[in-house]
Amino acid sequence: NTKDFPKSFLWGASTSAYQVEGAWNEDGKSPSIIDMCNHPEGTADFKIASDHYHRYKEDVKLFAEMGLKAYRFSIAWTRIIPYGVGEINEKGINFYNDLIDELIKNNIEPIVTMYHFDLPYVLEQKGGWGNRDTINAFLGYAKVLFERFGSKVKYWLTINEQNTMILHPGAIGTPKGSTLPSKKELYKQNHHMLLAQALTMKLCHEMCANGKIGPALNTTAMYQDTSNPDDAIAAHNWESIRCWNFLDVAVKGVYNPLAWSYLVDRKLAPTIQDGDMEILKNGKPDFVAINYYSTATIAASKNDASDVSARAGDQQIMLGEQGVYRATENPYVGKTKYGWVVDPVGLRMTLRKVYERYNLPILITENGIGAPDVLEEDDIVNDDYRIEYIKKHLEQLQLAITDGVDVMGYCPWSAIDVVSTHQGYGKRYGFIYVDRDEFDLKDLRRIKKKSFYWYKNVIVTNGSD
Ligand code: BGP
Repeated sequence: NTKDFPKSFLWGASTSAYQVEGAWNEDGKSPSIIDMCNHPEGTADFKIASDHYHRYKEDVKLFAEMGLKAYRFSIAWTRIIPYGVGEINEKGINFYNDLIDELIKNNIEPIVTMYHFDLPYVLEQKGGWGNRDTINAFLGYAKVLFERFGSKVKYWLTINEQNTMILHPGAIGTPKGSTLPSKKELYKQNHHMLLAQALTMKLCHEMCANGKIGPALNTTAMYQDTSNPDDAIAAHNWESIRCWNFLDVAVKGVYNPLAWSYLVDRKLAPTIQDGDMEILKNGKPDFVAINYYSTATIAASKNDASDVSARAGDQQIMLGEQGVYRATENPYVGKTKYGWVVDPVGLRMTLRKVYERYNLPILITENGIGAPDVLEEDDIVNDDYRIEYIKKHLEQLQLAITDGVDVMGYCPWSAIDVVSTHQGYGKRYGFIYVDRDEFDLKDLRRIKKKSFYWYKNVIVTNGSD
């Protein structure tokens, strides 16, 4: 028998600050690394985005109408502490205070991501995450968030998709005038982020009596291509390097042994200073958040450049790595227009693996389908593909719950249309359409898509629809 969704299930939806807010240089906000990135030609930049900064009240009203029980958004560090460290910008505090109050007034639980790709540029100029001082800067920022919002916000997410930032840095943009860091440098940054995360989780428990905090990684089960045992080893290796290497540190406080030996063999391992392992051990999450979009199917490496080129142009996060693994086509799964694998059963598989491994409640903080939605006459957006996508994922999510996995909530990407990380407004994910083109802002009007009404009904019936 299929189990019901829990009564307290957090039916939600997600956004991130830089993709939804706009107002990129207003009210004391400083530029983040995203504001200083090269922007792909022909797509919208993040300066105005969906103008949520000025329209949050209208947006929250719509979220309430949709019946959202939770809203996952991120706070921009650059609004709170524009210089990265030191002086607090009260205007930034006020904005998020008002947003949080508005959510609570509408019975929507705020779920706050503390960091979603947008490091203050001033810190980047001092070495960014490669500089150990950034750990303390982050902790200082976290302290302000807990102090100012800790009495109202229960759910906190530390760092969004750290694994994407480390394994595929180009996915969030290339800083103007500089090249992407080397792998060695990236794993050093990774270690510093992990330390910052562990210290932040500890601080949250010290400062917020009811606070619950966890990491939010892009987590994906890997399939082996064939029954060839070498494919099984490659799939296992890649899963360890891509997923467990990040989650094991967050949850268990230790580097994954297989991934660590991969790093050591390639001279990529970060220097561990005295006391570091202690810090990692002392930071404990209350839950694990995952962003789930796709699975990957993995074959043994051919040990030449074709390991990578075999998938060039496809979803960036599954490119292949020479000597490690090859990503292959899976005839049993679908694909979006952008080449992202659509695999609802993979969500069930991923949830099972994460739960079995860590035994902590799981919050799904992203899942969704990017599509070039079309606004038709009479303000209609017929996004049946989105309804079908989410419906199938919810079916599998319910099966995972039936399997025994503890899932706290589901926050698909995205509550409202936002700027895609590098594909502008041609690729939309929202339940609410924002009327603008890449360059023509029109009136930024909000229009409920077909999926809006459908998801509302899902929530009202606690998923039994
Ligand atoms: C995740 C990010 C989000 C989001 C989403 C969709 O990796 O956390 O910020 O944008 O992917 O990706 P894209 O916008 O590239 O289609």
